[in-house]
Amino acid sequence: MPSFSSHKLVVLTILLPVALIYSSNAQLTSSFYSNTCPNVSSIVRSVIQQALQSDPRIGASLTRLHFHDCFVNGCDGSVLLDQGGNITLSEKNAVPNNNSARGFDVVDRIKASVESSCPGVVSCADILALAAEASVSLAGGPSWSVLLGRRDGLIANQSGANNSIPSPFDSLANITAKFAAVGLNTNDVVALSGAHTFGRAQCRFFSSRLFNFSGTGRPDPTLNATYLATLQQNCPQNGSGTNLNNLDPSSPNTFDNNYFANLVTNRGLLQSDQELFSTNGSSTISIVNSFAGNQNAFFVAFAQSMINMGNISPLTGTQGEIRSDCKKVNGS
Ligand code: HEM
Ligand SMILES: *[C@@H]1O[C@H](CO)[C@@H](O)[C@H](O)[C@H]1NC(C)=O
Ligand SMILES: *[C@@H]1O[C@H](CO)[C@@H](O)[C@H](O)[C@H]1NC(C)=O
Ligand SMILES: *[C@@H]1O[C@H](CO)[C@@H](O)[C@H](O)[C@H]1NC(C)=O
Ligand SMILES: *[C@@H]1O[C@H](CO)[C@@H](O)[C@H](O)[C@H]1NC(C)=O
Ligand SMILES: *[C@@H]1O[C@H](CO)[C@@H](O)[C@H](O)[C@H]1NC(C)=O
Ligand SMILES: *[C@@H]1O[C@H](CO)[C@@H](O)[C@H](O)[C@H]1NC(C)=O
Ligand SMILES: *[C@@H]1O[C@H](CO)[C@@H](O)[C@H](O)[C@H]1NC(C)=O
Ligand SMILES: *[C@@H]1O[C@H](CO)[C@@H](O)[C@H](O)[C@H]1NC(C)=O
Ligand SMILES: *[C@@H]1O[C@H](CO)[C@@H](O)[C@H](O)[C@H]1NC(C)=O
Ligand SMILES: CC(=O)N[C@H]1CO[C@H](CO)[C@@H](O)[C@@H]1O
Repeated sequence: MPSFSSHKLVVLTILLPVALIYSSNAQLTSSFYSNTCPNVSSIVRSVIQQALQSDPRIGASLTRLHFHDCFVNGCDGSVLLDQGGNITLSEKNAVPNNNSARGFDVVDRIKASVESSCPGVVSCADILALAAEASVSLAGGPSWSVLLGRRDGLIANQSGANNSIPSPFDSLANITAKFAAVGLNTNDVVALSGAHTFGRAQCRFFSSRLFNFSGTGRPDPTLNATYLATLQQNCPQNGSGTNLNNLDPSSPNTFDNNYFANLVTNRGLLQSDQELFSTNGSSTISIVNSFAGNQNAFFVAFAQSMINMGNISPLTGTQGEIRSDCKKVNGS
């Protein structure tokens, strides 16, 4: 009897891990490339470090790409696919990305560098996850152990990108619903919005707040008067909607908790930013206050929420493929 059950245990301990590796809903792991591409994190980081020399915004742009990837059909590199061949309607051309998402050239440079060390091994979806972590930590933000093992999808979903990625004109309830649709909660909404501590936004995404907000003939009352004057100068009425503004005016390229200090002083740039603090009775207010007062609390929460976001419906095992060119499905 004891020998029978210990035999069963031996079979289980050998077969269970094998079954997990080949199961299609295998978990992501931080050690996924430890044998096949042990240096992948430093390769990714090194290309980004180089790109930052000529473009201090690039880390923010890459972080946003991971977000826009994960919210549409999971973190599967779908945002990177160019239109053409079987990709009839790309995500790149969807409303939230067209003339807005950027950094694709740097993703290609990272991929080329990774391929030269470890050909055919690392997915484009994992490159986005690694690039987000490297970008945040290089800007002074937290580091975390990136979970890996995603594979690249074979399709793009333009209508999914149109409808699932939150818009700066969405209400907080709508944004929270879009996060909930991919398994993320209110803590994730607030923590991940903190990514707006770096990077830029075009006037067209917030100019509706500056002069005649919701047909009132006045600016958004939740906009700090001093900040409003600056924004009105940067984004004059009938001016170019593509002028760029820092999402965090107090430290534009640094990943810190100033975004939350800004919200508390009515200096959120997007309406969707300010609503986290200015929506009466919202459970987000106390979270904003806690992150504004404690950078470490924000960093811990941000890292956890990035892991949560990175876990959205990954393709694993034999699903999808490892793309050799992030812009194209293999063989197309
Ligand atoms: C909560 C809902 C969100 C909304 C409504 C939103 C909306 C926007 C908009 C409108 C822009 C400006 C784009 C442009 O001017 O072309 C932007 C930029 C940015 N977003 Fe978000 N975002 C949200 C959440 C997130 C999340 C979850 C992340 C990442 C974790 C993120 C990271 C960024 C970054 C880093 C930038 C600057 C990009 C750059 O400079 O290229 N955002 N976002
Ligand atoms: C890992 O990659 C970095 C950046 O490309 C490089 O500096 C370093 O020498 C590499 N280390 C190994 C062991 O290949
Ligand atoms: C994307 O923007 C370009 C202008 O740069 C425009 O011509 C095109 O119609 C837009 N694509 C979509 C799908 O809206
Ligand atoms: C995405 O939205 C744009 C703008 O409304 C529209 O032109 C395009 O057809 C939409 N794409 C899909 C696949 O619905
Ligand atoms: C596209 O995304 C939507 C969610 O916005 C989803 O319901 C739909 O199944 C996706 N389509 C494909 C073909 O994956
Ligand atoms: C503000 O917008 C509303 C509705 O679009 C319009 O009726 C009103 O005349 C505008 N007010 C000013 C001062 O431009
Ligand atoms: C903006 O353009 C509209 C119509 O083209 C005009 O009526 C208005 O006076 C302009 N506003 C400014 C501040 O130039
Ligand atoms: C507006 O912003 C300034 C800093 O630019 C700050 O000192 C002031 O307290 C803010 N006002 C409000 C009402 O939050
Ligand atoms: C929130 O409540 C304050 C008073 O407590 C009020 O002045 C303000 O208009 C309210 N804001 C909204 C958006 O309802
Ligand atoms: C494109 O779609 C056709 C028809 O579904 C399929 O046979 C072909 O393999 C696809 N091409 C690629 C490169 O995936
Ligand atoms: C909570 C929520 O999702 N609210 C609204 C979001 O926006 C659509 C319209 O685009 C409304 O129908 C929802 O009720």
